[in-house]
Amino acid sequence: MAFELPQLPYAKDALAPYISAETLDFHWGKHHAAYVNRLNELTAGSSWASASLEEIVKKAGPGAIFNQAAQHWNHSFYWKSMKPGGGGSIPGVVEKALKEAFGDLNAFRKKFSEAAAGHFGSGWAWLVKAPDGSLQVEGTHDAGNPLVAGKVPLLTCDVWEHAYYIDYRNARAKYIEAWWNLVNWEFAAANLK
Ligand code: MN3
Repeated sequence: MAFELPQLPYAKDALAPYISAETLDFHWGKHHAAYVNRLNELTAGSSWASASLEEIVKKAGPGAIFNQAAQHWNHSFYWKSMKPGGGGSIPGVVEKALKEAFGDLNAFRKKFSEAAAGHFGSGWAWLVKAPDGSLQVEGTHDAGNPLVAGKVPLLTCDVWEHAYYIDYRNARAKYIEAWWNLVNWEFAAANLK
């Protein structure tokens, strides 16, 4: 069964004014779609064609198949990390875990923003649950995915230029500031369980 581009969980104009419909047209409709198409080309007729996406991400190892599979996984996860009217109150279970890990919510937000804004080159900023159960902020380069290191992603922010260049040009920090208004905390809570 071929891998498929998932539908966005909201209308393309629903994240405005923070992320425009034009950005989603390109980011989801062109970039994410291209990763899915290329993954299908690379896996056709191989044993990976019947593997789950998560299995490929965890087991493929560095190379073209990993890159396309992880970019498909990461983008699918990124769309769900946001929602229209997001960024509101944080479910108690997540708030408690964030305070345990980072001291307070502002310290977490600062650490995550710094990881995202300060990331050199293309990649992703993540909130993850480590194998010991603690929450951590980390960056991954290119298609990197925390699942490879046995961590559980709770949220991600795409910091490839294609995520923000139409709306913010080179001002990545402004995109990240806007991204906080979209965070889907219920999604993070569902991933924490
Ligand atoms: Mn992207």
